[in-house]
Amino acid sequence: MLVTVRVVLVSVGVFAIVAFASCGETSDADKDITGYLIVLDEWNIKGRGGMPLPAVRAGTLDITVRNSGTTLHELIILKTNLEIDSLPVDNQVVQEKKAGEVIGEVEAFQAGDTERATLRLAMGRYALICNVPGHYQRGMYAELEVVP
Ligand SMILES: [Cu+2]
Repeated sequence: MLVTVRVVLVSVGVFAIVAFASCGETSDADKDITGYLIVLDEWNIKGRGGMPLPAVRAGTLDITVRNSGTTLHELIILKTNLEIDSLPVDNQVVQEKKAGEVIGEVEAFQAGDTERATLRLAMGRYALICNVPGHYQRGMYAELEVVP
């Protein structure tokens, strides 16, 4: 099921073509996915084939987010200068405004579903987190590096 998600646009000067490397194994379920794949499960955020998320170029990035787990997950894209594994948490939830700037979000969606979103990414470092209560602390975070 595809739904439109709210994406906060960050203005960038250059709209570069996004290039990404894929060097992991591709499962049968992944092979029909085009674009930049982000896989959520218990309790990880990974790229194609279970690999770490590849760096991307600044500009527009179309992401496909798959929930390969067995429960609800979501994806928050945060621009942050903090360490990805020590973002401020209160009551089992990352304090997004304290942690940085939310530049995109795919709201919680069902296991087995796939969602899409378009991000505009300036150069820098981003934290991708699942902010369903308790999930960040179980390890649902990953770093995304955006290069010129
Ligand atoms: Cu989650």
